Amino acid sequence: HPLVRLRDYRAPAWRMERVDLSFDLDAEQTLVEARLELRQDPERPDAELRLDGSALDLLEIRLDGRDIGTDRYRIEADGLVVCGVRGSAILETRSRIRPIANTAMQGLYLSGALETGFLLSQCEAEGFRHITWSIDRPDVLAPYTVTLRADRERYPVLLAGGGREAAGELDDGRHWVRYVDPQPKPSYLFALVAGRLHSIEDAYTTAEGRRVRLAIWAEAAVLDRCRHAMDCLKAAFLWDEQTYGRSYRLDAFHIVATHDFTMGAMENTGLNIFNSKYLLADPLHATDDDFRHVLAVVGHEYFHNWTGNRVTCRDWFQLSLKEGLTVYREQEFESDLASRTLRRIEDVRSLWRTQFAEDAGPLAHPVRPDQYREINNFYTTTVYDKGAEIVRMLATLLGREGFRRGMDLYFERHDGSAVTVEDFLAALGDANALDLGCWLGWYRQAGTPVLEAHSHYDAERRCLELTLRQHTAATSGQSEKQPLPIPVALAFFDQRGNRLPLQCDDAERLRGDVLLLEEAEATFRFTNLDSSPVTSLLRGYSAPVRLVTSFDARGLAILASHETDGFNRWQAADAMARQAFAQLLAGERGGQPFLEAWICSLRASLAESAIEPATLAEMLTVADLAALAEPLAEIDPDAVFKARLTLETSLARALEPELLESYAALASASAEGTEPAAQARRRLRNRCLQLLCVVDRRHHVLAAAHYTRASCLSDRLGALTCIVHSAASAAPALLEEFAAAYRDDPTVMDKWFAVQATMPSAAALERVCELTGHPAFRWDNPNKVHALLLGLAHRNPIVFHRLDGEGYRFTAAAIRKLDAINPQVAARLATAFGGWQRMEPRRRAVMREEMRRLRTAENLSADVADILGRSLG
Ligand code: B3K
Ligand code: ZN
Repeated sequence: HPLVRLRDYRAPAWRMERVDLSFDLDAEQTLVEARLELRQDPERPDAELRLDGSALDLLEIRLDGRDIGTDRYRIEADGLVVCGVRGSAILETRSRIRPIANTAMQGLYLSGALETGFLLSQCEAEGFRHITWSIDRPDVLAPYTVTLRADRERYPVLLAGGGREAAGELDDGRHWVRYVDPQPKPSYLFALVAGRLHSIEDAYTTAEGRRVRLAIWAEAAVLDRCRHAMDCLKAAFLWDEQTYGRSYRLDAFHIVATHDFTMGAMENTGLNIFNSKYLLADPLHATDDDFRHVLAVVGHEYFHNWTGNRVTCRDWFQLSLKEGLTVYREQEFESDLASRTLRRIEDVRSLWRTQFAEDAGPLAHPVRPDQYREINNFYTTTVYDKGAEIVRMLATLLGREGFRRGMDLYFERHDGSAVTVEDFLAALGDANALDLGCWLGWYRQAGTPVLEAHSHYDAERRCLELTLRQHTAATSGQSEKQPLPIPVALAFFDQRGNRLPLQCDDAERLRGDVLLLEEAEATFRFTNLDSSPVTSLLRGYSAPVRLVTSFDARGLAILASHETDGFNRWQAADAMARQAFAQLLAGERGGQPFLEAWICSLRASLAESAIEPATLAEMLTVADLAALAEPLAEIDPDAVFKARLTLETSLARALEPELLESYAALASASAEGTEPAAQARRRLRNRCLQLLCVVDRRHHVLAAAHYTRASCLSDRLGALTCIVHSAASAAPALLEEFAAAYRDDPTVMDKWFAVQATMPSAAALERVCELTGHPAFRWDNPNKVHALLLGLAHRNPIVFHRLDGEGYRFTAAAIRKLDAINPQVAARLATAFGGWQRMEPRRRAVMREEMRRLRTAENLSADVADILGRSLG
């Protein structure tokens, strides 16, 4: 694949002004007629008319109503060039595609079995070119008319984006439906669905007075599990109106659930398509986390309606313009409706373990990449999650009202157009009379900034000098780094945990409780402090930086008990655990102040009645292996595992009575509902159980009872995980029982696979290998592959990094096999090798060798080739 560069961007020479499509749908072969009204940019009269299309069987082609011969056009590997066309043209094509053969799930494909499944499409980023010839780029927007024809018996439901305009019967049992989407959209937002689906319906009347019909479609058997998603959808409609003043402006909003989807969900205008794991939820078949994920993803896709669809991206380099912004909106939505602290802790945990690792390895790229070979490989945690952090920092900087003013201006200026990150920053800046130009650095520069903080207290002057210094290490292809604007939210506490006033000499630079560091280094003076305060930095995690400071156990203990910002309270506990971990890893003996302070704080927190149970549960959750390994210069996974185990066991052993007591006190949680407070209590109770199972096999009895008495999947799965992960003797029988109970529930079986893939024992590899032959496992189903193979490669470091190299060999073989089926999923799996440079030398060599070998495989997809190429450098 050729390299595409941001600096080579040119506006399209030809645009589509109208797109009319008709489909004769059938899983084995679908006929697609496209009628495109095309117009040339008058400034570029010599530009040839080139249409994107690949793997399409062209049956007919007409230009301005007349058939044209092969002398007038030529078909290339990924396109069609029509010669000698000027000004404007109407191009009609008829082509044939084979949905059933489309295992890559880009374009039109089949979900489920040939006789019973349904047809659906996925176009982002470049799937539309697998459906028909067109100008398939996000800055070409057109209204769409879509006519779907199919056998009525086999495909009773026919859906596309936009309003249903007409429908009728055809001969031989076929029927048709026509949809019109008048709002111009890019081709990546096109979608259709056809098959035997059932719906639950509802309605929402917008603040602008429009009555919108809401429908969620799924297979009959799981229809009841769509109710929660419907509630979330209505909540999302309302939230976007209340928070951003944005209403939905079409008459219908459809969501379809499928088990066969490469990603989480897709925001096609008027017809969202969801991976069922982010849509279906009832207490018996979904965990509490699933309930929150459904809320977040339903919100996310809905919010794309304004941030992504109505205002879209000029090119794929600007992907974070819609994704970072929409993740931020989704985070705030969940924070407002569920638990703000929990969502923040989860986001930051995942940023640290995944995004920081990406930023520190060969796959590092800016939030706005400046080049790509395969755009699908750039739907990354950097583009999504670091992108969201940038928006969060801007929101912090501008304040609630300023940010809202900026967003209003952004929508007002750009509704209906395809724009850039510069346009976004300009709107936010103009609305607040600020020049936000320097913020572009965050989009352009790869790598995680290190923020060093040093403070010095002057008792005589009753003041504290805080020196902040930033630097970013070189990343591949970017050696020079500039200082970035870093908002640092902070607070001071005294030794008893009371909040102290924040008075800065440089009042200009302190807004509320936020300091803005703009240069490489600055010193701030805080006055009126009677004693040396405990400083709480980056409250709420106000910037995505790696904080380096001299931690002291006493100060952290004060914050872990008294910080009023729930996130920083957790962060203090986490920092103590990490310090203790570092000492264990280094084999330091004797006086372990961090370990002791950590245990002490958690004991006190367990006894505290006011603490939010979800925050406490997170404080009791030791960072996972990947998160603990991430900051290390050289990683030995076995040593990391050992030190973590010692850390967790010490905690559990020391707090055993308190954990037992809390566990018992929360007994009623299992049967409580799914509202956030009940979820939080269950979370805490399951956390207590997990720690108890680590400390003593006696407590496996508790876990067994927990399993039997569970009245929801959260508890059942929590108990199963405890038992399987602590290798209790009951594990095999329980796994069988679970599989028998949920055999027909693909989303629950995914969890069953994942529990086994993440068993903390080298032998998990043999088990995973065996499970690839289990009747419920399917190589062509992304969810199964995620649960089992990505589960092992990305979430089970001691197995993936087995010293005998078997983890790597197994994964490499799986990548080869998957690549022939679904290159995008194979490429995701291949990123597991991305961290090779930071491993200890022996593993590093084996990983490199394995990647090199894989790279020579025949017919390697562009997706996997790109990941391997960049990883190897
Ligand atoms: N926009 C889609 C992701 C498409 C991924 C294409 N490889 C889902 C989302 O972020 O909302
Ligand atoms: Zn998105």
